[in-house]
Amino acid sequence: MDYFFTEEQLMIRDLARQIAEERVVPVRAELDEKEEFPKDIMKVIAQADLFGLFVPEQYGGLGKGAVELCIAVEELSRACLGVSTSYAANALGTFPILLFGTDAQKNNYLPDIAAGKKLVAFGLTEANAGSDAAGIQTTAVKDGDDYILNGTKQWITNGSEAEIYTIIAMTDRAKGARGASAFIVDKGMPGFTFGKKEKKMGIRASVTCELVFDNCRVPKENILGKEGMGFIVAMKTLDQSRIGVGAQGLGVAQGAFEEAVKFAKTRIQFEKPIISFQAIQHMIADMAIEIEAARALIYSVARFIDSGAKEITKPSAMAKTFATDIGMKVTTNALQVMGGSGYMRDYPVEKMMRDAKILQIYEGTNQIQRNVICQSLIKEFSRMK
Ligand code: COS
Repeated sequence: MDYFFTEEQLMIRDLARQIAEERVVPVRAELDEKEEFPKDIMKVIAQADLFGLFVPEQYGGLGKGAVELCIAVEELSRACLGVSTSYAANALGTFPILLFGTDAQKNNYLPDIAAGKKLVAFGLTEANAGSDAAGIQTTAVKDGDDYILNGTKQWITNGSEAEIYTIIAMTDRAKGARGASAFIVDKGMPGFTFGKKEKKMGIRASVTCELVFDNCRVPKENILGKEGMGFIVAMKTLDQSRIGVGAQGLGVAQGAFEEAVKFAKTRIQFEKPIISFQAIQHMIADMAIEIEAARALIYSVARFIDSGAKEITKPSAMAKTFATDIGMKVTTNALQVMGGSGYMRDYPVEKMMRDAKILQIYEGTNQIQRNVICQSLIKEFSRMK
């Protein structure tokens, strides 16, 4: 299939693929084993200008959009989801600034983000606020020219490695979702420290930790949008970023599929390569169909987002759900094709399958995505009456 990428998009794909194959594949097992953040690979990605892909040119970026971001994420994910998560979480953390930042905030933060000098993290989730994003308990209380933040954010990707944090906190708890506000918090601000570093099943090259705010004073200039807009900042950010999670599902599926085909061509049983058996052929054909369908959906939704369309909530959730369910299914079936070998750490597919699971969970579980999709459908149908 040809997705009619431009010359520039093909260059981005080749560059990301080269980094994935030359820098990520050789070390992915070790990074996973040691649960080590890929600092050196992040530097290579920065040198290749890939952190600036989606940042406007006036702030030092390449001024590209969702298509280019998905291309880079797909290629990195084909090699290692831990690495691609560290990269893609940076986009998640940056979207609040891109979408709601003032000129001053953009001038202050985006050039370093685009250059890859500073990583970004997004802080929404808490111990009691996962799917129920409006249930956050971290507070931000106005005090003169500052806000004082108190609370703990949980499971934050790039936590402790990032220099810049976009944080959702309650400025008026009584108002529920409408009482949340979004802030930019810099690493090193007094009262901001890091808590527990998580030990995970997969994506172990990506760091996940708590952010602890203990009377952390944040200047009022660091609020994103207006007071009370925090929930909308979070939702619109997730609308933009979920397509990237879909691209991760697509990439890991492609990576696992290639391993399974390679294996099936050389593994001899009953005196024949197992790819000559119809049971295996049908599994491989199904994987190929599923990957192509996921790719078609990802890039058509990415183009829709880049067209400037306003209503992206539903397509973005659809692409995330479909492609990450495919990511889980294909990695599971690729491992099945490889049998006992697939289950061993000698091959990368057991890691791919462990890694893929998170995609159905983070940035909104696939059950929440289905709620979001159906809520949009209900609205569309009521408009049709
Ligand atoms: N864009 C703009 N506005 C949105 C929106 C979106 N995508 N989604 C919701 N809103 C608005 C609603 O229109 C509503 O506005 P009003 O108060 O003016 O009516 C407000 O936000 C509250 O929306 P809603 O009532 O739907 O909120 P709920 O508390 O029911 O929660 C879900 C909605 C479940 C969809 C939300 O909490 C969610 O996305 N949860 C998953 C969070 C997540 O992805 N967590 C992962 C961690 S971040 S890596």
